[in-house]
Amino acid sequence: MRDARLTHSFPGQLALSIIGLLLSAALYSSGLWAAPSIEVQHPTVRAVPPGSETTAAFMTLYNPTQEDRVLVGADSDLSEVTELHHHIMSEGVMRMRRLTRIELPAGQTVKLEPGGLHLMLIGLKQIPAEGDTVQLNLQLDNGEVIEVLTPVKKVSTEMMSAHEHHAH
Ligand SMILES: [Cu+2]
Repeated sequence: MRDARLTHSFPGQLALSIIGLLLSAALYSSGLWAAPSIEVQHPTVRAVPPGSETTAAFMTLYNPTQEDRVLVGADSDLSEVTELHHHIMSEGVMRMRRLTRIELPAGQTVKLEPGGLHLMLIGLKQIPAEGDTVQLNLQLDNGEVIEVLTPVKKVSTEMMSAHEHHAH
């Protein structure tokens, strides 16, 4: 088990992480485990300026299997909390909304990208700078946890203002 999990400040999430790990172990030992059921492409954490308290992560998630999957949570070694977010237009203003799940239908590709779905990293333990690597752990509805070593990059800021509204 990694330190990032042990130092997680939310006991409930820690418990869920442990359950996830136990399920993973059970699946491994039962031989049911194959390759990760979701392929992660182009993962990126947005580089942010000093003093920032949040950043976002983007990626493309492809489900090559015949079974629908659901992304039900995430955590990272960079932030206290990692939430699933979406942007919605509300009364002409782009706002972020927290999601409890992101559907990953069989055979389909789901994009997490600026202005749309994203992972929100809240309570940064350090400022992610270009060239850094962040470990993201994606939790799926089948108990699987996908570890994604994610490079920090500058991301087009056209949607930055939407992030700054922070209407949760
Ligand atoms: Cu967000």
